[in-house]
Amino acid sequence: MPGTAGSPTPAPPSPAPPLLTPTPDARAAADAIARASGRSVHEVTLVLGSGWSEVVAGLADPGTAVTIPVSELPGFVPPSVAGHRGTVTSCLVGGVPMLAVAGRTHLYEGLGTDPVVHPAHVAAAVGSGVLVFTNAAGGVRADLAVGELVLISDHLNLTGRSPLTGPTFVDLVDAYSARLRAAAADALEAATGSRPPAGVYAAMPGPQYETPAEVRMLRTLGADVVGMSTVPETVAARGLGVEVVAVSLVTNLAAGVTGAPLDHAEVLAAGTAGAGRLTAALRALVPSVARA
Ligand code: 8IG
Repeated sequence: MPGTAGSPTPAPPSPAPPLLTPTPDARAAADAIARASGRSVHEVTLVLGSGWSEVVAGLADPGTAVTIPVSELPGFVPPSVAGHRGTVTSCLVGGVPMLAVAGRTHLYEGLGTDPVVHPAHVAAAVGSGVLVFTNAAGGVRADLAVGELVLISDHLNLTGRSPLTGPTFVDLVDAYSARLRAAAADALEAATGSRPPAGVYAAMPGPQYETPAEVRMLRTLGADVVGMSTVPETVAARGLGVEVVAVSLVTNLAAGVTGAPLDHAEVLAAGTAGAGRLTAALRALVPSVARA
């Protein structure tokens, strides 16, 4: 019998403490968010990528959304890229308190990794156990089509950068939680009618798109989709002890897959065209990963 005299039960192994703690700016932002929203904990933080910011309006349970411009919160850099909004919204989604960050900072803005990973630090500071990243990406694997959702199963960090310094040897074996990915796949299948494929996301520094030779290289390396975000944030999130789910919307076929030139307007149009479907997808996904 556990706990009976003579057979002492060893204490259950406690998880190792996170290697990182949220920055002071992230803690200050979390305090401001709690004051503005009246919510002291947000179980899930959702970071919206290019083409995804339209979904915020339809995501919240009616009457629950409080939106704050990032200009009023420490640590955020107001977005410079079309299609990124610059707001933080506290709301309930299927009853789950969630913080949505619309407007991320990218490595190619040249501001270093701190503003890029700030949303991950804020997620930890608002008490989120799960971070959901969304992004727009180019399809590298030949069988992916524009408009498809891909659940990221792993990544290739080809940015040449890390948000970490010092002996912070963050484990990335399960960077994209297999347990949460299974829950997310079920939710997305129920919401959209098709089960999303899993894929490896290659992060490039950008801002230029790839050459056809680089896309062939990425395919050889095992990439399924390619983009310019999500990887530094995921590394930071794992260091902070927050679990990660990441979903790519394929908005273009990467250079050389079709031979057609790429442009940013095409990327935004693909996101806007699918806004209703993306909203339904996230309304299903958020509560399911919160409870998985
Ligand atoms: I949307 O084809 C989107 N983001 N690097 N390559 C890279 N980033 C992207 C692409 C792409 N499409």
